[in-house]
Amino acid sequence: MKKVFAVLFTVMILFVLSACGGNNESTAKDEGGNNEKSNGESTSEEKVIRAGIGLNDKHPQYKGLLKFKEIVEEKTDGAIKVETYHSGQLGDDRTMTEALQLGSQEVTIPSTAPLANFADEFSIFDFPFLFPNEEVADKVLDGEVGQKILKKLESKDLVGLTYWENGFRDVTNSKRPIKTVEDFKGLKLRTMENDLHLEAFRELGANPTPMAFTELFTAMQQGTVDGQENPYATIYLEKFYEAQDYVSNTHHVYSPFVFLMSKSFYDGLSAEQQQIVTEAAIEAGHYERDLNREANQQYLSDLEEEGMEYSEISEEEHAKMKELVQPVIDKYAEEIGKELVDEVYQAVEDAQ
Ligand code: TK8
Repeated sequence: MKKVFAVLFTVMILFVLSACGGNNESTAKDEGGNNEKSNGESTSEEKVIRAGIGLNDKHPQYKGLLKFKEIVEEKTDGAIKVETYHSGQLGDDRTMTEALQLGSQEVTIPSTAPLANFADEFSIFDFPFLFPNEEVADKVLDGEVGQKILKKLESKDLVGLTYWENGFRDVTNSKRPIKTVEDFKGLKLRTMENDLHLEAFRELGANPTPMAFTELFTAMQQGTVDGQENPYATIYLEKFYEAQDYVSNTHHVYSPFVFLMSKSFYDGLSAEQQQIVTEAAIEAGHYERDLNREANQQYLSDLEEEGMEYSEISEEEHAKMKELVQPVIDKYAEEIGKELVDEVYQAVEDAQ
């Protein structure tokens, strides 16, 4: 009798083990490393990031985006795919930022100026002559107050992961060399869609008009505007020299880019994936800043090679520019909140 029980018990154990074994097969990995369901379908929830920017594929911003793609796809083992779009293929800065809020796009990297229409604190970084150089800008943006201002985006269905670099902005035009403040008088200058920029150029005597970046080149070609202002890298790589004759080192604003992600998409990521995309944006941002700085001085001589006439703005004329735009800074400091503005200026002082 005991023998019968022993055999039955053994058979029962073997049966249970083979049943469990059958379950393991149903969780075999497919070639992509994704768990297979019992019906053989992949259970992977592959996510796609549609990342769009306004500048073209020659600009360090796009090279930085490709670096972000490389890091994210490698670290998530392909679970997150990044599609990259340049030259405004998905729209201008404001349109793409709205698309992130709607969840129809996942990443864009606008300048702070248009972003200020979504969170006005970002206008602080467009205060003329705020940053004396890139090193101070890095310390402030990557430091406590810069990160605090990024947090303001969360209530706007956006996540600001980090800052990249657009750079110091310089004026170009097709009318005359700009050597003194008087030379701004009456110039039809395109500005970004940001009231502070508009009002600052009015104080300098220009006749500014706000316009999306995607419309700028045609407007210069057709003479709708006489000039614009952007870093040398953009002026050269977007071939503005084909429609502009004069460039000056006004260096009137240091423009950061903000690496934005749709909040609905970000919240749908695992904690590990959130860490991967954040660290990738930061690492790719350092790479982009380095690329942007390496070549910026080279771009100025390239512009002269292409026939643009360069004019140096003296310290004295820069001082006059600062004096003229100060009332605009004071107005926006009041509107945004003096406490936060003072914190930024203190951070600038501490960073020097
Ligand atoms: C590109 C813009 C550009 C900015 C401008 O999408 O609009 O002039 O400087 O870099 O963000």
